[in-house]
Formats: sequence, C-alpha cells, structure tokens
Amino acid sequence: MLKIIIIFLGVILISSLIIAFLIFLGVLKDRNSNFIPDEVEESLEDLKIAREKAVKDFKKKIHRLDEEVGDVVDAIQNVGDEIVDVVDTIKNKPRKNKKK
Ligand SMILES: [Ca+2]
Repeated sequence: MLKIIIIFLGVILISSLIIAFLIFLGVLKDRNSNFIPDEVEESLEDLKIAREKAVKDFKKKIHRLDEEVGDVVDAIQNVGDEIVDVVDTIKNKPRKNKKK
C-alpha cells in the first residue's frame, strides 16, 4: 500500500515538474501565474458550465415530472369518484354532484 502511495505521489510530483517546466518554456500558457495551464482552467470552466446546465435541466425535468405525476394522481382520484358514482347508481342512490 505504501509503495502505491509513493508511486502516486511520485507521478504527481513529476507531472507537476513537467507542467512547471513547460510553462517556464512558454509551451503552456499560464496568464494568471498559478501554475495551472490556461487550457486546463478553460476546460474546468467549460465543465463547470456544463455541470450547472445539467443540474438546471435536471431540476426543470424533476419539476415537470412532479406536475405530470400530480395530474395522474388527480385523474386516478377522478376515476375512483366516478366508480363510486356508478356503484351508487346501481344501488339506486341519488346523484351527489349533478353535472351542469
Ligand atoms: Ca493559470
């Protein structure tokens, strides 16, 4: 386990040194000098925007789904009420709610 951690840290250290060297040579651009190449920062920003859009779309979809499920529940309740009316009619009970 310790070997894996040491290898992992070594890979991170070597990658960081390579990136720092490439920034130093000007191969990678780093306008704000935080040792994170601009390409990486732009990709992360794109990912952040895509994630926010996905979350917004998901919330919108859940809201619409909630509305549709509510409509289904209302429809089932109406069917239940109509079945009760049919049973009452068979039993010769007077109509409770006359249609206008
Ligand atoms: Ca940067």
